[in-house]
Amino acid sequence: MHPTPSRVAAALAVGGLLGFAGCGGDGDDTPRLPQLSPASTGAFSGTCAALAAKLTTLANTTISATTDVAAGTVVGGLPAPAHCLVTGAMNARTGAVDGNAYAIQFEMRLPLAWNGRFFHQGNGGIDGSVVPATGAVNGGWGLSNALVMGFAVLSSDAGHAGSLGPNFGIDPQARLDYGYQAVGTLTPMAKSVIQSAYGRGPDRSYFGGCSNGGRHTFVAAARYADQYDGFLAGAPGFRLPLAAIANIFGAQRYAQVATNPADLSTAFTAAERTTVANAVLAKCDALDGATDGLVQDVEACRTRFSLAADVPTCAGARDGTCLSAAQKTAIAPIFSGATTSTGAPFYASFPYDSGLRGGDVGFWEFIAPVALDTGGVGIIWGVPPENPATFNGPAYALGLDIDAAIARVNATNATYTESAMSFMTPPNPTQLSTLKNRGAKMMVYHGVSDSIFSVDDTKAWYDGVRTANGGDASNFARFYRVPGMNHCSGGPSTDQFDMLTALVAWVEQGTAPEQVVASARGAGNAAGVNPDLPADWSATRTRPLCPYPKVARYSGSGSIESAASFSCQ
Ligand SMILES: [Ca+2]
Repeated sequence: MHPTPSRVAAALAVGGLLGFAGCGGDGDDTPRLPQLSPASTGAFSGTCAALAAKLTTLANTTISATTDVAAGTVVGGLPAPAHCLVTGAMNARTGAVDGNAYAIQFEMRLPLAWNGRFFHQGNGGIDGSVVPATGAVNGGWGLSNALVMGFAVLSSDAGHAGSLGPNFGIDPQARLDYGYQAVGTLTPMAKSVIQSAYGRGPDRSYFGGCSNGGRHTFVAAARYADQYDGFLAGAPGFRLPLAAIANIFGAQRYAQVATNPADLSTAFTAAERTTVANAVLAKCDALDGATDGLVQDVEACRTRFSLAADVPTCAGARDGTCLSAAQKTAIAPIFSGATTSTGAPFYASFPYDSGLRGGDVGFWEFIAPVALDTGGVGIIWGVPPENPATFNGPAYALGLDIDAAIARVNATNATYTESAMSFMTPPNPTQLSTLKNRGAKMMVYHGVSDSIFSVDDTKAWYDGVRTANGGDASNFARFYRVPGMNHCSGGPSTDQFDMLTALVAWVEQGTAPEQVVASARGAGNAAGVNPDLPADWSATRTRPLCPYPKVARYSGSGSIESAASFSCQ
């Protein structure tokens, strides 16, 4: 067991009096980081109805309702504890360019039995919706969430209505709110609401989300590290404009070999993706010591597997068991990494992995580039934005000049004074000294078979964080790859895990997460069955998720279905 640090010493450290000066007394000369004190429980003060009267002085904020929610009410798929639901909006205004109504709509769910903590939920996609504030941030969602655990949880639409679609990008302030300013605006308001509700502010504050929510988490870790103690980022699309352009680059490649130009999936069918996934497993599955349908040793596989050499080239017509030479030529650059017209990489490579046959790959590869990425690149991020009245997503994607698109997400003008790469991405993302030096912690997970945001981009980020910290960042930030997992969940993977509990233990008790045990969601799983699981897996298979660069390796004995038979090496 790890000793609980003295509350006094921890409080001094929080105040910065010990700061970086405390050194380990065990012969290790690594500077010891401050240990934050644990949160303590609290109770809702007064009634939910009476809370509204206490919130009338919040700056630039209108509270629309405070509503009692009974214990057991299903919120976000799980029975919630008894709580007070606060709904409201900040900074209501009329857009100067488009005349539309804008505000940062939010809700907070405040459990009557409070664990002393605040959780700021980063939402996915292009925001625009106040997703129920449950803090459902763990992989394989469904068994628990931050609200059930007793956190006071905030969710917002990040400053625009979903009914606008990507057209909110016409409004310069809505761009900035989506990028980072809504988070900065909401944070002190939320802490004030908690103060009013419980008689004290949060002891500890956490930020988390997956996909665009992971991006919000990365941005918050860079911009608002003084406001949060723990960060949990899943599949962080922290360079979202470039990821979207790379995805459009992919669509253009698929279009070269699609047999039906109106259906890009005909370029690389489900049967063909299964053929490639099986070829990856044939070369790489056993490298971790277990032939189990999971490639844990991602780096070894990178040099071992070759699309050109290890996937049969069709001798005749395509039949799903081979790729044509033209397909290999078209598809390989998508995985080796999208490039400009001069061959310069601008986003990231994608590893070949077993989850290429997984359920959401077809959506992200063939539908999202024309249906989603276009609106982002053309209207939310480009300077100047395209005209929404005449915008045609599919035509835009397939005709896009990649070099020009990259220039546009880096551009500014008199109306749009901050570029998308500035407002969407964390400034200097590997510079996390504020977070580190105050004792805050960061955990990041990413599916190896994520086909929209690349696990390799997150790996490159983490390598940069390591370099910026003398080669080892594991005392404040850890990165976990999830083999086989698609975007945020799914794929032939163990995608059900609880990193929030692990993060709290690290932040508040100093218990570093050496591994996180993850489960498959097989038949009977309470959170819903993952349809991508292979039939020969146990329904309850478990695996350790290992902090990079460690890899889960089979011990050589024990059940291949059990995490206990594997260790992080
Ligand atoms: Ca394996």
